[in-house]
Formats: sequence, structure tokens, C-alpha cells
Amino acid sequence: MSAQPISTDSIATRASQVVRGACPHDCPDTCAMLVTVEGGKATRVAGDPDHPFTRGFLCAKVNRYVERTYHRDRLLFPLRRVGPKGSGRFERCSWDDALTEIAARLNAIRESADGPQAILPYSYAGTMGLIQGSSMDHRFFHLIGASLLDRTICSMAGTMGMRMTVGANIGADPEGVPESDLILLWGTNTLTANPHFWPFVLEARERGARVIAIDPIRTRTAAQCDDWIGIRPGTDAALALGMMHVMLDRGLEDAAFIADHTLGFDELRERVREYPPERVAAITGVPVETIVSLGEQYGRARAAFIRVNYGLQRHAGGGMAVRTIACLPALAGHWKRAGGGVQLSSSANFQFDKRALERPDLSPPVRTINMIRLGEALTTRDAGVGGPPVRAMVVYNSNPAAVAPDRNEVLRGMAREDLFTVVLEHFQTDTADYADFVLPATTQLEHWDLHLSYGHHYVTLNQPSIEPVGESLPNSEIFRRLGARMGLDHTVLQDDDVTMIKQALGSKSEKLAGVTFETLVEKGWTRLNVPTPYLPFAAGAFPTPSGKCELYSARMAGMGLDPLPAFTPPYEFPDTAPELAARYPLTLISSPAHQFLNTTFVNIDSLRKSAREPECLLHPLDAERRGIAPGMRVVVHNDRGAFTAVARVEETIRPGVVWAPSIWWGKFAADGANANQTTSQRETDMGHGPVFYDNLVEVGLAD
Ligand SMILES: Nc1nc2c(c(=O)[nH]1)N[C@H]1C(S)=C(S)[C@@H](COP(=O)(O)OP(=O)(O)OC[C@H]3O[C@@H](n4cnc5c(=O)[nH]c(N)nc54)[C@H](O)[C@@H]3O)O[C@H]1N2
Ligand SMILES: Nc1nc2c(c(=O)[nH]1)N[C@H]1C(S)=C(S)[C@@H](COP(=O)(O)OP(=O)(O)OC[C@H]3O[C@@H](n4cnc5c(=O)[nH]c(N)nc54)[C@H](O)[C@@H]3O)O[C@H]1N2
Ligand code: SF4
Ligand SMILES: [Mo]
Repeated sequence: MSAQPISTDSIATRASQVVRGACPHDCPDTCAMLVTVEGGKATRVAGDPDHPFTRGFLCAKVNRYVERTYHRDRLLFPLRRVGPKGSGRFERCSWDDALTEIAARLNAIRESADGPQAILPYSYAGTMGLIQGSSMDHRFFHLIGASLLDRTICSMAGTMGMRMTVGANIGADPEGVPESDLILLWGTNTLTANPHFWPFVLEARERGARVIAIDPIRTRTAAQCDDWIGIRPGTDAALALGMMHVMLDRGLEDAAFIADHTLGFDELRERVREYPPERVAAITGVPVETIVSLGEQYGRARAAFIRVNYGLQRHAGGGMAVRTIACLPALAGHWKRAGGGVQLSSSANFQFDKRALERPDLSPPVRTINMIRLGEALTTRDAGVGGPPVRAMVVYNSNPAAVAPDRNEVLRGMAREDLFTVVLEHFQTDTADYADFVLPATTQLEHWDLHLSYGHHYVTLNQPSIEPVGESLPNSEIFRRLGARMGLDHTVLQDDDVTMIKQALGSKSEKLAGVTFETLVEKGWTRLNVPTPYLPFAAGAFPTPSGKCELYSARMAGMGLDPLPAFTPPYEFPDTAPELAARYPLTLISSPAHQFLNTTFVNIDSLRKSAREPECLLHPLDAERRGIAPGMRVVVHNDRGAFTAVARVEETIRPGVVWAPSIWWGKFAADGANANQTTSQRETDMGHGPVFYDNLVEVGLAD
């Protein structure tokens, strides 16, 4: 294959060929994808068999990527709203008209007394690609001086927890897992959310490793494990402190590793005294024997691997929970060996030149709006943070009308007739229904991109394999053209996508040494410049201010937080909010359905049929008490809102907890509602993240 950038023309016209790409979705696996193109049409996608993490397979969702790309509902040309907001009534218009009108509306706001900060970008990881997700878009909004968006909706609490403890959101290498003798799948539904990690778990198990799931729900993953620990939601920090108590009590700690590579052990030891197994059992609902056994197994293991994921940090104390768990491998010395340590993410290893891509230097000083407080931002005069009201919103790579918490308030804001909304999309989502203009965007098969991963250590390039479907354009090109139409003539708007990929790769980071555009074009992906397996902290060298694993964190003290690991109760916790719990006694977890990726794929018939309809899983004890039998229609509600679902009743969930597999589009639900009708806009202890699963509800029969 030529090392020159290939034009989409030459790709699309060859009779039959396989083009190398990357799965764009928000998933730790970032699969290397092979796209078969015949006569200009994509006919098949497959996982690259040579890729050490993809291992030749894609998941059930992305196997449908060709179906999604050529879907009958794919947006093919720009649309202008003709009905009331939310009605979904639109008419076709030309790109020329759409760009002219959008440019005029945005320029009028920029020049008004409210100024450019009244314009809000809203995006997340609909594609994880750096080019279609955080390059030209950022340059555009920085140049016009729009408000900044704090992109907190997924991972910020845990990211901060890792940074404060080990120094960066990096961790143990999943490719070391076969060497592991104990694997804790802690708050992660691996088979659904991180499926390519599973073969490594199985390899370790064949060699004798024990696999334990810690999750309030006996998920399909937990059902495959040796043990399921059905913890009470939001209490993981207490369990980790209980494990430390057992380890220190039995002398199972690694004194040498602690002395050489940690800070604050004496203070932590004092803290741990406050968490004997009996107290931890009362907080977590995990039996004393289980806590003791877990602490002993962890302390005695040679190389224990903790795969913690983002599910468990969606509670008030999410940052502290991840931080506390992240202290465990340093106490036991597990970082020293392949297969030992903790992984939340690998993303901070990918030190692309983000400044060159995004050009934050072009932005004047402006306010920042937290994306999880969108409801508040759109319904208050000062956007909830001071400054002008939000008068225009440009949405891309996200579906806030379905995914943002406190959906009733979000929709109230989006329905404002004086709000000018532009949505770049593949499909007419719930969000697109509220747009003034909908602009058709290309999919991964139709544009260039560059990908990091948050679950492994390979950089992946995505080459376009087909011509844009209909009149769709890459996000990057839409912002380029909109900028020009608005009269912006800065040269940063002229870089093409391949130029920007090279700019991103141009960083001086040691970990990117040898990762070049040419190798990526040739092979599709390449490993970061780290050993296999990568043992980031085998010799300490934690990237914290002290260079140690900070069991005591002065930075946290400076932020007004407890500098030591601690249990932080959820906001909506029966023990600390008894009055609320009297009315709403059940904790709702609305974690991903197996068939969907957030709201992506809900409109793919085969996948939606397999997910049936919005469901609510209850424990038989909770169901009986409410007269609920399997298959009955129920209403899940609290003071924020309500949605209906069909009851499933099984012992695969902890009593007191209910599960609504998510995230449904409102328009595919009988009542137009989804789980976010009940979730709150409150923020986690660290990182300003969301608390989706810190959510008390009641479930009753629908009439
Ligand atoms: N198929 C599929 N894959 C996905 C996604 C998807 O929507 N569908 N989403 C992607 C995205 S954006 C992300 S961020 C990741 C998320 O990946 P994960 O973090 O693995 O996903 P979640 O399903 O949010 O949470 C995992 C588990 O945490 C459990 N949990 C909830 N609260 C607690 C708690 O307090 N303690 C403990 N121990 N467990 C708890 C839930 O019951 C759930 O089974 O997955 C990605 N992969
Ligand atoms: N109740 C509840 N709510 C949650 C969660 C939960 O577990 N429970 N999970 C939260 C988490 S972890 C996350 S990450 C967020 C995810 O929230 P979002 O990032 O909004 O994710 P999606 O719902 O998948 O929506 C992504 C949209 O981007 C579009 N898209 C994809 N590629 C492109 C492109 O190249 N160009 C353009 N213009 N559009 C594109 C897709 O068509 C899709 O509609 O949701 C959060 N919300
Ligand atoms: S969604 Fe995840 S598992 Fe599925 S193909 Fe994409 S990266 Fe792989
Ligand atoms: Mo996420």
C-alpha cells in the first residue's frame, strides 16, 4: 500500500478491496476494523485477526456497522425545521442555504450584547476519533470565542481519582492478564462493555486464576465468574478499605514496595483501623467472611489484576472510590509483576499533540459549562455559571436529549423557541428533533481519523473506505465551511484531515516514538513505544508530584478533600438520607444494555428487537412486596421524573437495587421517556462527573 494519503476516489472505485479502519465507538476496545469494499460499496466489516487485542472479532453491535451506514433512515442532506421544536418535522434544504443561515444566526449572536459566549458547543464521544471529535471543531469554537464545554459525562471522577493516586489515568496492561492469578472485575460488565478483555481473563483462568465480579447486579459477566460479590451501590471504597484492614492485620502487605514507592502509609494505616470487616459489612452489605476472604486472597496473590471501569464512579464518592481501589496494588506490591495492578484506563499514555490539534491558545478567556448540567444551563438566565444565557447550541457526536441527566429539564431547555440549535448527526435522534438545522455527518467508513484507546496500548488509523453517503460531510469539513461562511479566515481552518493527523502525531512524547503516519497507513495500527506487557509502575516512578503512589494526597487536601482514602456515602443513600429513602427505597442502575452503545444502535432494528423494550429488573423480594410479576408494565419514578418499563423479576440483582438496561431513545419507548427522566444533575466529589447510578426511585404498577 502506498505511503501517500489515499484519496477517497481511488478507494471507492477499485473493484474489491479491504480497507483498514478503526471502530469509532466509545468503548475501551478500539478495535482494528477491516472493511471490505466491492464496487464502491462497503459489504462487510471484520476485526483484524493480526491485532493483539482485537483478535479478529468485532462485537454484536459493530458487526452491524454496514447496516447502520446504509440504513434507510440515514440523514442524507441538510434539514431545516418546519414544525414545533421536538416534533421532528423538517424540510430538505441545500448546504448553501443551511450554512448561510446558520452563519448569519451565529454571527448575530456574536455581535449582540450577549456576545459569543452565548454560543455553546455540545459534543462527546459519538466518535472517539481525534479528528472528527476534537480538532477543527475546537479550533472553530475557540476562534469565535464560544463558551467552553467541560466534557465530564463519563469518566472525570475516576480520572481524577487515578491522577491523585498514581499520577495519571494509566494502569496495568491487559496483555499481562494471562500471568495473573487473581482477577477482580470491579464495577465493570466486561462481556458487554469491554468484550475483547475477556479472552485474556479466560487465558488466566485456564492457568488457574480465580475471577471475581464485584457488582450489585449479577450481570452476564458476573455469571461467568467464580464468585459474584453483590455489593451495595456506591460503597466500594469501604470494601477496599476493609480489604486493606484484613491485609494489614495479617501482615500481607509488601513492606519493601510500600517503603520505596508510597507516600503516607502511616496515615493510611491509621485510617484503615476505622474500617474493620464488621463495619465494612454494615456499609457494603457484603458478609464479613467474604470481606476477609477477599482481603486474604488479594494479599496472598502473586499478581492480582483489578479491572475497574467507569460504572462504579457514577456515585457521589466516585473519585474517592477509584482512588481507594487504586491504592491496593501498591500495598500488596502487585505492580511489580505482569498481570498485577489496576487498570481504569490506558488513555493518558497516548500523548498526541492535542494543543496543535485543538489550538486552545486561540480562545479568549471564556466561561466553562459542565455538560452534565445542560438542563440548568439552558433554563437559567446566566446558564447557571454567570454570563449570558445560552442562545445557540451546536451539537455533534452526542445525543444530549437522551443521555444527559435530569432529562425533563434538558428537554424543557431544548424546547425553548429562542434557542438556536444545530445538530450534526447520522440519524434523526431525540436531539435532532429539537434542532433548527440538522446537518448530515459522515460515518467512520467515509472519513479519516486517528484513535487512541482507553483499554489497550495501540494507536489506530481509520482510512475512509467509501464515498460519503448522500450529501454528508465529515464534522471537520462542516466546521471548516461554517467558519469560512462566518467570515473567519484564520489559516488553522484550512488544514485538511490528514494534515491534522500528522500534527497530532508530531508530539515529542517518548511513548509515540516510532508511531508514524506511514506505518499507520501500512498496517492500520501500531503499538505505543512501551514494552509488552507494559508494567508502568514496576519500579515505582509514579507521575505524581512526589514520584510515589500517594496514599496521602496533599493535592486533595489543597482541594478541600479528605487527603486519605475514605468511604463517601452516595447522595441518595438510605443510611444518610432516610426520609428520601422512605419514599424512594430502591437504587436505580441504568447501565448499558448489551445491544446498544449508549444511544447508538438503538435505531438498528435487529439490535433493538434483541433488547426487546425498556425493561426493569427487580429482585423477587422487591417485586412481591409491590405486587409486581414478570412481564407487568411498571413505572419507575422519583421527584425528578418517571419512565415506564416491563418488569423482569430474577435473583440476579441485589435486593434494594433495580436495573434499567440503557440508554433508550425516548421516541422508541411507549411513553417517550427513558431512565434519565429520574437521574440528577449533581456532581461527583472529584472531576465534576455525573452520578447516574446514585439515584433513588420507587417502582409501581403502571395503570
Ligand atoms: N455494549 C456496550 N458497551 C459499552 C457501552 C455501551 O453503552 N454498551 N458504553 C461504553 C462507555 S461510554 C463506557 S463509559 C463503558 C462503561 O463500561 P463499564 O464501566 O463496564 O460499564 P457500566 O455498565 O457503566 O458499569 C459496569 C457495572 O458497574 C455496576 N455498578 C454500578 N454501580 C456500582 C457500584 O457502586 N459498585 C460496583 N462495584 N458496581 C457498580 C453496574 O451494575 C454495571 O454492571 O462501556 C463502554 N462500552
Ligand atoms: N442513564 C444513563 N445515562 C448515561 C449513561 C448511563 O450509563 N446511564 N452513560 C453515560 C456515558 S458513560 C456516556 S459516555 C454518555 C454518552 O453519550 P453520547 O456521547 O451522547 O453517546 P451516544 O448516545 O452514543 O450518542 C452519540 C451520537 O453521536 C453520533 N455520531 C457518531 N459519530 C458521529 C460523527 O462522526 N459525526 C457526528 N456529527 N455524529 C456522530 C451518533 O449517531 C450518536 O447519535 O452517556 C451518559 N449517559
Ligand atoms: S464497540 Fe468496542 S468491542 Fe465493539 S467493535 Fe467497537 S471497539 Fe470493538
Ligand atoms: Mo462513557
